[in-house]
Amino acid sequence: MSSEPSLAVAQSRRGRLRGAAPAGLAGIGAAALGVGLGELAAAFLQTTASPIVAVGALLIDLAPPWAKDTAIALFGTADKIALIALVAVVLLVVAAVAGVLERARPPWGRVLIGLIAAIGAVAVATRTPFSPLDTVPPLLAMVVAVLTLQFLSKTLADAEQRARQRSRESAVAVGRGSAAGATGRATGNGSEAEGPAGADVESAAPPAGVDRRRFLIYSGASLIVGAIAAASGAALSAGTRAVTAVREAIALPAAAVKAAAVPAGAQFDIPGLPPVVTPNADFYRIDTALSVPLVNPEGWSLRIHGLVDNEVTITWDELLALPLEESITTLMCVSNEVGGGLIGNALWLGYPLRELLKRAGPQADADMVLSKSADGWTASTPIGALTDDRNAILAVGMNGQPLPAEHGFPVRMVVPGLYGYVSATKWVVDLEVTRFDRVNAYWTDRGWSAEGPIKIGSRIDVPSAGSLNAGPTTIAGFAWQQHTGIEAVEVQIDDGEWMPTELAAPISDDTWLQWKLDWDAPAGEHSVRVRATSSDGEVQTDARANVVPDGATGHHEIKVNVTA
Ligand SMILES: Nc1nc2c(c(=O)[nH]1)N[C@H]1C(S)=C(S)[C@@H](COP(=O)(O)O)O[C@H]1N2
Ligand SMILES: [Mo]
Repeated sequence: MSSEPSLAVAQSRRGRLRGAAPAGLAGIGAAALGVGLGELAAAFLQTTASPIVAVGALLIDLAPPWAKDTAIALFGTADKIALIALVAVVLLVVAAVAGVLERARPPWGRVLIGLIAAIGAVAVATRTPFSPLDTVPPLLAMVVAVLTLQFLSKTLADAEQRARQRSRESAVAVGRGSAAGATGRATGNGSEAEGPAGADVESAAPPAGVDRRRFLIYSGASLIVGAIAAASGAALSAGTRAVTAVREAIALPAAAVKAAAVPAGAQFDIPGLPPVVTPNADFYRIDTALSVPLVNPEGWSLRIHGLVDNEVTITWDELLALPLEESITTLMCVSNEVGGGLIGNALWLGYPLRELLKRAGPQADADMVLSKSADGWTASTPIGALTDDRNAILAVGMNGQPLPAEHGFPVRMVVPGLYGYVSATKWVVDLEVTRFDRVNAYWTDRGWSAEGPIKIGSRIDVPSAGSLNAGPTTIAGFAWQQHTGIEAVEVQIDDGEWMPTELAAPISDDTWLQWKLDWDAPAGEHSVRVRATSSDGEVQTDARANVVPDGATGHHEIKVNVTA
């Protein structure tokens, strides 16, 4: 009898040792899932660097020169891959340690994992260019890894507890000798804690092996899902890099028809007033794409079909070989609030859609063209806007560059006078000539109007709302009534008369224009309001309308506090 307690101690010691391996596995599984999802998120968000690469880059920055030299000597041009591999291996070891630590001294394992993820976040934050979005992947990795470690450790602890309980029961059963047989619950030996091989056939409760198996399945699944996520992330960012490289190598052909030069008087020199032609980097971006669609121009083609006499397909090379035309056109989002920034103006290079549609020969009963992007988004454009003499184009260039990826590379539509959601399809691959009564576009199914002509509008850009010193100042902004043109812009201060403003030289009827008014600002609280009148006499209404279903209306008004 005296040997029994020491046997139990020996068993629990062995159990603790064996427990280290599964606890390490829990740590590795948790880290793999966290890092994998973090890498995938980084690829999706197209942040400057994946957390792992950022840690590697930080190490390069921090490493003393001799270490860099040794690494280059050892690995040559593969030094970067070697570094990433090193980061990954160190991460796995630390993760295993965290798992063991979590089992022995919770919550220190989770704290360790959290610390490692924090290093990733810091590493990402040291990269340039850095945007706050870049911290999402490491933070996601942290949350996932910590929660997974907590879950796996709990599963493991439950399994171990069950096994200990069982071995206690069997120790008692052994102690009772033959009496155990009578209870019908004895097991052959005390080995259930040892794993699936334990002779637990006679047990009424679920065998301990089930708990352990469950733990192994969960941690294995974390590891595999994490590895798949990391691999997909790597493949996705490799795809991004490939398309970026293709884009950077493109030299667009010169325009057969150049845009008229922007008149010198189109741009007022007023601090705080944005340029009349919007640089690509400042151009607003709106789309439903979680990750920018990757479209390689070499594989790109556009198919024109539906209610047409001849189906037409055009490839990238064929499109570039056509006489391309330049045009400056303002693009605006239907979701732009009064005074908002979802509007921009660019120099586009492209081929007239009316020419392509002429080739296809639309049938008389067609009244709409449904354009579709590579990611399945659709827009419904009245066919008239694509066949009349306006500059509705299949664009390949924006401000002298190939389209930026987020603005539709390699090919998008630009149609003067229509909101983007019914006309400006980015990454366009398909035009179906059809009818409004046959098919709905993406936003039409979500409460927006089927047709979306841009409404007349105006905006105050300076002074920005807030405080101002009394005395002479300039009020300035933009106005637009695309495809018609602007006749006048007026400003009203408080309850005064509407005052005419000075208009900058218009680039064309399809672009916005700048306006300004000199004002001797008296001290006090003032409201400043603006309204535009179009070339055909339409005065911008002061009736407020929401952006849904077809664009906001109302006068833009700012409050300024003028101090003496
Ligand atoms: N493929 C695709 N094209 C799209 C969209 C989209 O979600 N997917 N959004 C449209 C909308 S609502 C607008 S306002 C314009 C914005 O173009 P930009 O992002 O180049 O400014 O793109 C249009 N083209
Ligand atoms: Mo939009």
